[in-house]
Formats: sequence, C-alpha cells, structure tokens
Amino acid sequence: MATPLVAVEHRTEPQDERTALTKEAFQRDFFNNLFYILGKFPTLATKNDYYQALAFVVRDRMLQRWISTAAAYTKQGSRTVAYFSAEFLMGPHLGNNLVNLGIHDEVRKAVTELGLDFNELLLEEDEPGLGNGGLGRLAACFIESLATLQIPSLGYGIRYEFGIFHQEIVDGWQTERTDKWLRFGNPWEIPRPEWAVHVKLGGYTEPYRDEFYRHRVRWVPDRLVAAVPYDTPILGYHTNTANTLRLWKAEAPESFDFAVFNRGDYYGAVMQKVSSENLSKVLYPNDEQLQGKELRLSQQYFFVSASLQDMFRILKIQKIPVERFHEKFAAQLNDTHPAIAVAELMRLLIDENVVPWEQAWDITRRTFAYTNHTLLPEALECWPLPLFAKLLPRHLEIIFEINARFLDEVRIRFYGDEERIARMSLIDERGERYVRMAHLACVGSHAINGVAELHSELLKQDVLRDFYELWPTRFGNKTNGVTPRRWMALSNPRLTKLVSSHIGDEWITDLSQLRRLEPLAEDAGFRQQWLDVKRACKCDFAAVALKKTGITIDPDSLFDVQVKRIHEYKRQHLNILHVVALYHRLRSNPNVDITPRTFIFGGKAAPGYHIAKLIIKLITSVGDVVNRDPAVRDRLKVVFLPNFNVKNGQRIYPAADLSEQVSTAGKEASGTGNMKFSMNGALTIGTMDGANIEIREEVGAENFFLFGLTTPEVGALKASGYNPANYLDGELKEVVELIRSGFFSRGDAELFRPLIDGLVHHDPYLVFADFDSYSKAQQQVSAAYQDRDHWARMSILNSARSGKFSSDRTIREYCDDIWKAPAVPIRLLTQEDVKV
Ligand code: NBX
Repeated sequence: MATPLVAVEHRTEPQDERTALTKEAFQRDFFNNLFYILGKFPTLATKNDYYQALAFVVRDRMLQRWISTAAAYTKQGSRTVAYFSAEFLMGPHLGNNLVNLGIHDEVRKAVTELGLDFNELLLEEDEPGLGNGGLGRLAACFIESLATLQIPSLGYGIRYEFGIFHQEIVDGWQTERTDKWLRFGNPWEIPRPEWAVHVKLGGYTEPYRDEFYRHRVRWVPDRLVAAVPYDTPILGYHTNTANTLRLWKAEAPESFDFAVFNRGDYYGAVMQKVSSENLSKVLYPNDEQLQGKELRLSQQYFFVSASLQDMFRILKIQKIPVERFHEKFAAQLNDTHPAIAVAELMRLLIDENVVPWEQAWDITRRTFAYTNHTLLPEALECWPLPLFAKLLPRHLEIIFEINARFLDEVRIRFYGDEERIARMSLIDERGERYVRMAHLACVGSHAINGVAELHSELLKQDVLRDFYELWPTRFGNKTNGVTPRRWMALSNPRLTKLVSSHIGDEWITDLSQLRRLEPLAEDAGFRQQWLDVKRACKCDFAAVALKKTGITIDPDSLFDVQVKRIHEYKRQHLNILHVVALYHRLRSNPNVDITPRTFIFGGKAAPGYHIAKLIIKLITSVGDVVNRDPAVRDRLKVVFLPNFNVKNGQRIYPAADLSEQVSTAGKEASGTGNMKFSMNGALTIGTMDGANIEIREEVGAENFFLFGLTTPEVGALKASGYNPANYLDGELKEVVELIRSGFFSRGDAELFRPLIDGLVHHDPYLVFADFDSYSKAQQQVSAAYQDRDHWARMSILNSARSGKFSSDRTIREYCDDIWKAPAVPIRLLTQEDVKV
C-alpha cells in the first residue's frame, strides 16, 4: 500500500484499502467512477462527468464516518438536535467536504497531475440553492458547526426540485430562470424510500370512541402525499462526525391514489400524482414578504409532519417511549415557517399515541424553541382561517384548544385586560380572521430568541412585547455566526495560509484565536503580505467580473461591495445615490481628487417586488453611463454581478475592501454577510443595526465607518412626521434631479419615477434622512484608503477581532442555553464491526 499523503491525526482508525487517502487511490477511483458510475471514457467525458467522478471519490471517503455516526447515535440513544427549516442554502458541497475531510490539497494535486483543472471541476457543481438568503444560509452554517462540535443533529427540510431562481440581467433588468440543480443528478444525496411516510391534507374530522371507549378524534383527509427522505452527510471539520441533512421529496402514494380513489380513472390518477409532486417542486422566492398561498402552507406542513413522524420512527427503533420525546429531541424552529409543528406534534401525541392533553402539551413545549428572524410586520406569517381550515382541519381544532387554554392563563395574569387578550390571541379577529404563526411558535416553545443583541431587545420591546411580559425568562439572544470553514478556509486559501503560517491552524475551530494576529498589525512585513493576499483576491474577482459582465475593473481601486437580497430596507438605493453623487462631483469638477473606486453590487429581487427590480435597473443604468464616460477616466466603475449565490459569494467576500451594511436602524435582524466580510479583512461602512453594532464593538469604533440615525432616532423622526422633501437640497437634490431628468435612462424621465417619487413623498426607510451622514462617512473611507498602510492595519484588526462571529460560538450558546445537547465523539467502525 502506498504511504498516506495526508496528516490524519483527527482520524482515530485507518480507512480500508478501498477508500485509502493516497494519491494513487484517488486517481484509481476517479477513473473507476467515470467508468462504473458514469459509464464514460475520457474522450467522451464532459467536465461535469469529471466533477461527478471526483464527487464520488470524496463521497466514498465520507461513508465510514456517516455510518459510524449513525451507529453510535442509534446505540447510545443520544440526545439529538432537530433543526427545522424550510430553507437550507448549502452552496456547493465538494470543496467543503474536501476541506472538512482534510484532503483538499492532496486531492487537488492528484487531479492536477491528471492534467485536469481542479478549480474548474469545483465550479461544475450546481449548488443546492434551497434558500432565499440569510435565513437559509444560517441553517447551512449551523448544521456544519453542529457536526464540527460533534453534536448529534438532523437538519429537516424540503428537497425543492427547483431552488432559488437563476438571475440574469437582460438590458439592465433582472430576469428569472428556473434553477435546475438536479439536472445532472446529485452525488451527495442518498434516497431512503424505505423510510417514506404519508402526509395527510384536507378533508374533515369526526369524533369517535375507540376500543377502550375513550373519546378520540379521527382526521379523514381528502389527500395523501408520500414524503420520501433524501439524506446528505454533513461532515464536521477534522472530526469523525458526519451528521445528516434530511430533505423530503413529495411523491404520490401509489396505493392511495391509484387503487382507492381513482379506480378506472387513469388520467385523474396521473393528475393527482402530478399535483402531489408539486409540494416539493419549487422554493418560494420571497424573503421578508408573506405570500399567503395555499401551496406554501402545504409545503410547510408537508415537511414538518414528515419530520415529526420520522422522529417517532427513530424513538421506536431506539426503544424510547413517546412520553420521552422531549428528552430525545430538541427541535429548533427556524422562524415561523415550521411553526405548524407545534400543532402537529400535539396531534401525533394525542390522536395517534393517545397521550393525554396536559402531558402532550408539556412534551411539546419542552421540545420546541423558536428563533425569530425579522421585525418587518409584512413578513409575519398569518394564514387566513378558511384556508387553514380547508387544508388542516384537525390542526385548527387543536390550535383553538391551545388558544383557549392559553388565553385563560393570560386572563388570570392580566385581570380585565381584554385588549391584551385580543392582541395575544393565536387568532387575529380584527377583521378577516387569521392564524398568527408567530404566536403559535411562542406559545409552543420553551425558549424564544432573536439573532443579534439589538434585534432580541426590539423583539421584547415591540413585536413580542406581550409575550415577554408574560414569560420574560423564555426570551434570550443568540447572535448569528458563520462557519469559518466555508467562509475562510475554503473561500480564501491565501489568507488561510498566511494566517496559519503565523498562528497555526487552531483558529479554524476556535476563531477567537485570530486575536493572536493583533500584534502583527504593527509588523510592516506582515501588513505587506496581508495587502498582497487582498490584491490577489481582487485580481481573481476582477477576472470573474470581466467574464460575467464584460466590465474591466482595476484591482488597485477600492472595492466597495454590497451583496445581499435587494430590499428597500437594505437600502441599495442609498448606495447608488451616493455613486451618482460622486459621478456628479467628478463631472462638475473633472480635476477633483477622488479615491478610485469600484462599486460592486449583487443580489436577487423577489420576482414580484417591482421597486426592488427597479433598483437593480437603476444600478445597471448608472453603471452603463459611468463605466463608459471618458471624463471619469476609470476612477469610478459600477458592476452588478448577476446571480449572487454561495458560489459567487465565496469569490466576493475575500476581494472586498469595504462592506456596505447600510440598512435603516432597527430593520435588519442581524445580517451575516457583514460577518463574512469582516473575517476576510473588509472594513464596514454601516448603521447601528443588527450585528453591525456587535461587529463595531469587537473591532473597535476606530476600525469601522459608522453613520446614520440610531433606532430611537428613527422612531423619533417618524413620530414627529418625517417629510423626506425637507432633506432634498444641496448635492442630494442635484442627484435626484439628474436621475429624474432621464440622464441615466436615455432621456426617459418616467422610468425611475416610481422609485424617485416614492423617496420624495414617502421614503419609509429614511434614505434621504441618512444621505448626508452616509456621504460624509464615505469621504472618511476615501481618505482612509489613501493611507494604504493604515488601511492594512485596520483590515488586519477586523479579521483578528472577528472571532465572536463564528457559528461555532453561536451553536455552543444554543447547546448550553436551549438544547442542552452534549457532544458525542465518534469512534470509526471498520467493516468488520458492521458485519451482520
Ligand atoms: O435572516 C434574515 C434576516 O433578514 C437577516 O438579518 C438575518 O441575519 C438572517 C439570519 O438570521 N432573514 C431572511 O433571510 N429571511 C428569509 O430569507 C425569508 C424567507 C422566506 C420568508 C420570509 C423570510 N417567507
């Protein structure tokens, strides 16, 4: 046997010969896979075939961990975290699995030696974009941290056939194409049809007496859908743990559709099959905006019911009585999307396991905890009662009962306060009746948290104030984090190498160790190396930008980046107004001395969000003019990078000098992009919002460009009757007039009117009120960037002080305070161990 290439001190026992970690074995298996799995030989093989052949090389080397992990948890009946999320924005698996297995560089060498371009193969992976933005990506970071911390856990969600749409820019406008990520197959998942379950929908309920003459309720559905689990292994970094992401695919249950209901009606049966499959067909592309569609509620119930049934199956295998459900499982609700789980667990306990109400309620509350991700009122999920009754008649009854008992408790605590009762009710009865999912989540959970200090405070003072007054001890904060494996080690190998060469590599699992870089900020040689790394990343990104947009950008200009979903509250329009102001300054005084900048934007707008789409059009239109104008002499460039996703993000964060985090104070729950930028050495220009506040606290006010109104100031200004027109003077007025005149729209003065009129007359997110302060902060940025040496110092300190924002820290807090789930180290099994 050839000698192993890899230092594998984290592995407690050797793999077998079949999955050896040698260059020879990698190469041998690569060609075997091409031949035996893909049925190709090199002349006919596509790049995607090569990617898949490599993916299977890696997958084979994960299975020993995966099987050993499952075996250990099953045998020990370990306490398990179940992370319920309608979204998991995983991003490409191959690179991350290579990093976490500790074989990235060795496999790269093996592939390169075969004459193949390793990076090109990695780019072949169609990323699973099963999420909209921050919330879905947070779920992905969390399950990676859970595995790294060796916590038994399952991610439960939906295997959407089409993930978040693919964005193209056509004539400056966003257009959407479906995301066919499964087109060439998915080497990372294993279907488990043997564990499929049935999910009921619709119909009616009826009381009956069982064989012991007990009062029971029967739910007679009018539809059944089969939920088939597809499992993906989630590796911890340099551990033996491989946890599971279990995503449900909807299928038609043969027996039910074909035999019982549609005898003789072949066409009808096929149609029913198609409609069943619709449940996991497509991810709803709206973030922070409720759509109120029946299919969306069906999706939520579908994955929640399947997951809870799966948890009962696991209990049974491990011979744990249902009464101990909450001892086996800690279930986290990622926002209210899975909140129907509260009623579903009650139903499963009461109706299907004959547990008495009080005990079932106790189990349910001890099982669930709820994370809120938004303060925006339009994002709070409320389902019209008739729709709810039609789809989930039994759950509505259960919710009414939960509500009656809950409101009794409120009545006693707050004697005579009928207004409070109406405010807190699970049913909104102010007009048309709605089920309030956030209230259901609160009532059914033993812990409730926000995702940054400010956000958690505002929850208590505002959105969930009544619940806080009733149960203050249930409320807490868990500031978000991101995984340094994907967001540094994988995406920024140059920085990783530089950092590790000075402080070793323990920072990858203990990010607080980055603090040891602080003294190096005073070392001129280190600063130069740091700047060299940043410049190389900028050059890489410039090549990407050129390829994707045709725009040439200068790596020595300041890369000023705003990438995130397009939203009025995130204020991409504040940014572009400032770009126009700079342009105006340059045109008015061609000799003005400005710091050359490249403004980079990226992000998707919800397809029905017209103003957001118009903001994209404004950005691309300003870019068209500015990028072509010789008077600007390449001192300003504006790039809109299409289809911002995890893959593109991995190239953008390392290349950024300046991170734009400019939401109206009090609106962005946390942000997580802000953390990725800071870790990779970008400085932030930002408001006192979300986790920006904590980033500034960590990195130091002197290394952060603060601007804008604070949350209380926003409140006061709005209360006093905000009139944006009052701010329309000086440079801002000239900027607005320039856009209004049609200068950026080939003379079409109507094109941007909805956006501009909206700002002048309403401006709900106080763009005008913050413009002056923003513009001044940007001048400080420009001045600071002139002193490259000082900028390097600030950049190093941003990274060195970003340790708090590792999702490992966040997950530890969830484990300690909410889940009470200890680590379970995994001993690798050999094939001998698993023989029957
Ligand atoms: O969750 C985001 C917040 O806006 C961020 O501030 C925060 O950092 C992040 C993680 O906590 N929320 C978010 O991404 N929401 C959605 O994507 C979303 C998706 C569907 C939906 C509502 C919101 N119906």
